[in-house]
Amino acid sequence: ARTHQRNMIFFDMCGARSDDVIYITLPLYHMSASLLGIGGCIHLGATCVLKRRFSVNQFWKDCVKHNVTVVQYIGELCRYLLNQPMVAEERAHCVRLAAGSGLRSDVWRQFITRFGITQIREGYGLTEANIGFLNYTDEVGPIGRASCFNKVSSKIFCRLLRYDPKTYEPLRTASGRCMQAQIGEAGILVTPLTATNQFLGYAGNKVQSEKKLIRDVFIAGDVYFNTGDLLVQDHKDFLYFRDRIGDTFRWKGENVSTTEVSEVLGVLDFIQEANVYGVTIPGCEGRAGMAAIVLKPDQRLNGKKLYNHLVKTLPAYAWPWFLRVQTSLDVTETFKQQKTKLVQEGFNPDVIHDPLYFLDVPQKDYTLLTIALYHDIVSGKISL
Ligand SMILES: *[C@@H]1O[C@H](CO)[C@@H](O)[C@H](O)[C@H]1NC(C)=O
Ligand SMILES: *[C@@H]1O[C@H](CO)[C@@H](O)[C@H](O)[C@H]1NC(C)=O
Ligand SMILES: CC(=O)N[C@H]1CO[C@H](CO)[C@@H](O)[C@@H]1O
Repeated sequence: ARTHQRNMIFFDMCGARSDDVIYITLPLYHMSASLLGIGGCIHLGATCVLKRRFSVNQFWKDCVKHNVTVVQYIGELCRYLLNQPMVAEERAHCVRLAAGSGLRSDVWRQFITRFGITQIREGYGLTEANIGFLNYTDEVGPIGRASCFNKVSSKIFCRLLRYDPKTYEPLRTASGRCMQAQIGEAGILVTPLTATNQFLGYAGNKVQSEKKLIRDVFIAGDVYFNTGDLLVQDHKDFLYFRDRIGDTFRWKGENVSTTEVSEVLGVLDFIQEANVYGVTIPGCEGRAGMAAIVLKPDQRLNGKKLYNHLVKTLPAYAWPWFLRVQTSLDVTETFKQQKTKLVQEGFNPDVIHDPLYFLDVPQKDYTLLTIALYHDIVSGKISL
């Protein structure tokens, strides 16, 4: 019940009032929408405008139509909005406050300037892990002060752990214990599981749930929940959102930004949408790039054109080695979760039913990834 209470005061703490009209476009099974959003509206007694499905084209039109004054966001949503061509409604609305999480400083600035929103309240909340931060300042960037939100409601601590940039696993000392990230150094946000701070797990998915837990962190037998978010703490205890694990990956000793590669792919006339991530290959360090793409209606994959485009726009280490052609990406409905599932599914044509392609550099083209080809890659016969 404590979790619910804390989530329900989210909008209240952000400065929303009972006469506000709050627009919620996040799917209801998304925790932050259902608990923070709806719970927050009920708590305030505010009007809640629920959208069945986030629509980037309808967003500002809906805000104008329903006299929306507060919008709830997650980082991706803001990025989608900024990537759209200008519409008159984006400046004609009366939205004064945007509350949510996952907004990076660069997006934050553009969002305020372009859409004329005066207040952004960036919070950080993970309902399943029982933690949250919130900052009230208008300073661009910080998402909260370490443990401030926690102190108000209960004694829960969180830690930033040093991690291996290749695997995103916490680094361990010789005696097997994790280490806290230093001031200014990005760390994985984790929160301890205790009797009062329990993680209920994802319904019916034991493997997935176990992956979220880190054991023997500071002492033998302790258990922490891994939020999958990379944060930086500064010397004043402010926390900054740096990255979501999966937003970048390392290949050939370089960092690849999945957003950057997705944008490059999205420019091609036959690609409607792209979702880029890294997959592990036995015997290879880091992750090789892979892109799930959706083709535009009546368009075919043009591997040669794609190859030529990559050569012109991206360094070789960032090229996607694998393509997975899907009929829909569903990124607007499941946001972050989708990438995790794709990463786990990898590039095995025995398991994946979508057509898979492999970058054939000598041919300057993408070729169908057959089971034989897959085995040659996995066994190292073909090296990337
Ligand atoms: C929005 O505000 C205008 C002007 O105050 C009002 O006429 C209109 O009925 C309102 N629309 C809704 C959906 O409440
Ligand atoms: C890549 O990212 C890691 C972890 O964020 C960082 O330590 C490293 O300096 C980066 N390397 C490059 C080449 O940008
Ligand atoms: C709630 C909270 O910790 N708010 C802090 C946000 O950041 C400013 C500094 O920019 C602090 O003064 C607030 O106390």
